[in-house]
Parts: sequence; structure tokens; C-alpha cells
Amino acid sequence: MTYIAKPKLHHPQLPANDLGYKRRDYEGSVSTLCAGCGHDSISAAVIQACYELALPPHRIAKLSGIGCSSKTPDYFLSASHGFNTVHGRMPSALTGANLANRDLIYLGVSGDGDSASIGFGQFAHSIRRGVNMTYIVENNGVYGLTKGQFSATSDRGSKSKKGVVNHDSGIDLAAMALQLGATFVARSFSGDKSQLVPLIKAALSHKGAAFIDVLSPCVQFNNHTGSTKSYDHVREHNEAVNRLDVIAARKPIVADYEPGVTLAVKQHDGSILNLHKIHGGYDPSDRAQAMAFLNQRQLAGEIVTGLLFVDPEAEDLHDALGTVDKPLNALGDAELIPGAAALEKLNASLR
Ligand SMILES: Cc1ncc(C[n+]2csc(CCOP(=O)(O)OP(=O)(O)O)c2C)c(N)n1
Ligand code: SF4
Ligand SMILES: [Mg+2]
Repeated sequence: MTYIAKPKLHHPQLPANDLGYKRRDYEGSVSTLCAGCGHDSISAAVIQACYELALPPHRIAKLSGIGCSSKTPDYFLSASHGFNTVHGRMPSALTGANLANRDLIYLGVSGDGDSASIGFGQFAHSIRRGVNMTYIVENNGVYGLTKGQFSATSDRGSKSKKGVVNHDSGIDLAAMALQLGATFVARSFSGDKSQLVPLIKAALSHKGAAFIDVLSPCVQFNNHTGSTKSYDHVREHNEAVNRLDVIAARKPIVADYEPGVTLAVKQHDGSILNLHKIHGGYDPSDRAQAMAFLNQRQLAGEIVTGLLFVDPEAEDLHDALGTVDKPLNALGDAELIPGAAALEKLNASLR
């Protein structure tokens, strides 16, 4: 983490969003990551998305694990709640926080090591439980912080900086999220801001487990020839399934869209995703097709980016558990301590 704070002074003529906040109000400390690290571009996209959605910073809770990627919440949303957990444990800390206070907007930030290795089980269970969150993996195919060991998302046959060949199969986290029941699944590239910002906005507007796998080249350990997560490789093999923008219900936008088939997806909170499909027939509401398409393009050596799947009517963990609308941490003694008579009645029903 860094101790270098950004100057508080704002230019008075900087544009403000609907809440009167400027983009600077969504920033964090000065990044200490390597110059050119893809993770910094993702931080900039998070800042832009939250600014454009006019989210109140104090209503966001950002959680992460350990890694260069997991350091990034220090570099955005300094006015939000934050919790840097143990390596791979972000999902369970986020699940607990979400259960205690459903009124916050939860943003989980993780790395491929954090989520696909030590935290693989945590990732899986938070997704399958439908925790209402935006879960971003900043995927560089290495353990960046600990000097470039292969991670579980490194592709079989890719080479480390020292020339060692990876013989293990790589895990596709977007495919895993689809299989596990995530109700919003997308993939993007840190260097593609025009795709990434709308995807983050859409994920933040989605009710349920929203997962975004963001390929994010590590300029120190995974940007060499042979790496499938380098800038050059992704730019050459990127196949976008759709172009999209998010129209929040409270802020209608007229956007300049490219010609093509449009699919308007109404989300649970009323916001609309306007999808301009590059491939005729790609339908992001079809989970089975999304899984088949990912596999098919992967075999052809292509990286599919864009919104892969969304269920606009998704329910979340609170719906499944039937919790009260009021955040549990705001309940008083009267609601939390039902008394001896109620306890006796409950015990009797179990006898
Ligand atoms: C319990 C535990 N085991 C191992 C480590 C060492 N460690 C720190 S970060 C890291 C991997 C980070 O990789 P990733 O999540 O991909 O993040 P990146 O640095 O690549 O962004 C490891 C193994 C640790 N901090 N804690
Ligand atoms: S080591 Fe890699 S992942 Fe870590 S800050 Fe540097 S470029 Fe980014
Ligand atoms: Mg990594």
C-alpha cells in the first residue's frame, strides 16, 4: 500500500455527476504498481464507472485479498469502506459483510492467484450462493507480487520470463463462473476502456453475483513472447461478442451506437443494457450457449470478451435466505431477542 495521498484540490470547473461529485472524489492514493501495469487501468475504469453511475462513495464497500491486484482498492474510492483480507479470503469476508449490511454496494477485487489458486473454493461458493456483488479478477496469469510464478490461469504451454514451460492446464474463470451459476459473467481487457467501463457499470447495477474476468498484463513477468496474457497476444486474439453501454434508469442517455442487431436487457433495478452484437445470433441470456461459445472460440485460440451472460431477473443470497429488508446490523434488541416465550415455542416445534 502507499502512503502518498493525492492533493485534495479540485479544479473548480471539473465536471460533476448527478450527485455533484467530481471524478477526483472517486480516486484513491497514488499507485505504487509498476508503470504500465494493467491493474492501474482497471482502477481507472472502476473510478470512471462509479463516477458515471453517480454512486455515493460512502455506500460502496471494496474488499480484496493479497497480491498486486488486491492492493489496487487503495488506489480508488478512498471515501468508501475497505477491507484487505488474507490471501484468497475476500469472498467469505465479502459474503459476511453483505449478510450483515445489505444496503452497501459490494465490490470484490482479486487476482488470478488469489481466486484461482488459494481462494478457488471461496470464489466458487460466493458465486454459487449468488452473493450480490461485483467480483473482478485482475487476471495476469502470474503471481505478480511474489515475482512471477505461474498461476492456475496460465495456459498450458506458455513460458515464464525465465523460459520455463507451464505443463498444467489453465483454469478459465469466466467459464467456471458460468458453470457455477453466476447471473452476470463478462470478460474484458484492461487496455480496452471503452468495453471495460460499461461492463463494470452493468455489473454494479446487477442484483446477484456479477463476475468480470479482466485480462491484465503484468509488464514485469508476463508480457513476453509466448505469454497468452501479454498486451500483444490479447490485442491480436481478442474477439468481442458485443458492444454495450449501460443506461441507468435515473439517467437516460442517448448514445451513438454502431449499426447492428441490438438486444435491450432490462436489469432487475430497471437499468438497461443495450447490446450491439458483433456475431449474429449471440444471445447473452443463454447460459448453455455462452459456455459452448467460450469453449469453441478457446479451441480456435481466441479470447472472447464482452458480456457473455446475464440473467436480468436474478435473485441474490438474501432472497434465498429470506432475510428481512432492513440490514441485519441495524436491527434492534426487540427484533434480535425474541424472548423466552418465543424460544419455548420454537423448542416445542422441534420436539
Ligand atoms: C496464505 C498466503 N500464502 C501465500 C502468500 C504469498 N502470496 C502473496 S501474493 C501471492 C499471489 C498473488 O497472485 P495474484 O493473486 O495473481 O495477484 P497479482 O500479484 O498477480 O496481481 C502469493 C502466493 C500469502 N501472502 N499468503
Ligand atoms: S509485478 Fe506485475 S502485477 Fe505486480 S505491479 Fe508490477 S506489473 Fe503489475
Ligand atoms: Mg496474478
